Amino acid sequence: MSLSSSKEVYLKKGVAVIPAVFTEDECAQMKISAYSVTDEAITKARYPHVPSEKAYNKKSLIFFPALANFNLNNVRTDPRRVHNVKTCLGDNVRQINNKVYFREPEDIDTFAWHRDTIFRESSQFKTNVENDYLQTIIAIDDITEDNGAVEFIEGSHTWEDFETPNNLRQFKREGLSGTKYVALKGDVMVWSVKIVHGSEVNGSDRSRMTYMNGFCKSDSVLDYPDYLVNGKVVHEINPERIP
Ligand SMILES: O=C(O)CCC(=O)C(=O)O
Repeated sequence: MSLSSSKEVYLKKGVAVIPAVFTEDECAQMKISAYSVTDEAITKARYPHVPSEKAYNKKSLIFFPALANFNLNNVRTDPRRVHNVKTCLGDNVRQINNKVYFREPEDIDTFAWHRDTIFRESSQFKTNVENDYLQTIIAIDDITEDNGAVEFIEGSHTWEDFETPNNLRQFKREGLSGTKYVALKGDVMVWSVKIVHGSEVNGSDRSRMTYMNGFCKSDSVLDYPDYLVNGKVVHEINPERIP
């Protein structure tokens, strides 16, 4: 699927998969990098918040690992990423999030139905965040229906309202059902900040690691580090710009 047809699908359904953006070898390197980044290294690189989260008994998520890892930073600023972001958001863009989700079978992690608008502080983002924000993940492992695939309710980005969950880390079906989006390692998935999605526990014996990067048009957000300025990529994340 070409990038322009992925964009059409994204606009219509609120989510799209761009196949085979990164190679299997690159994914293997990303995985090694993700496991090598320590909380101490992220903190030392001046990330201003708690550098990781645990789900139940295990580290499940790391924040801004690109601050502390050369390879993950290179992937973030890779020309294939830049092309994808530019096609969707233009020449002036900020980096809003940068995370690795481990999603190992033993971590019992889940996500309730939610919209990513719940993470976008109203003090930072203008009301047009809905059109000007792009959420992306790189599948580092194959994503299958049984290993905690994110389930999206296609078209729900056009719904008027959706209630914020009480507990984000507890999936409850609540009568809703969507499509579990599968992908091969190296595929990129993009989704709207307004699409309703969630994920059940990884019930397989395989991990389902993803590398998330979220971007917003610079004009639509107050702070956050620059990603593209006049079409040119900014290679270093400035941690002082992370609110
Ligand atoms: O990777 C997942 O399972 C869920 C991620 C997610 O829903 C999010 O970060 O908004």
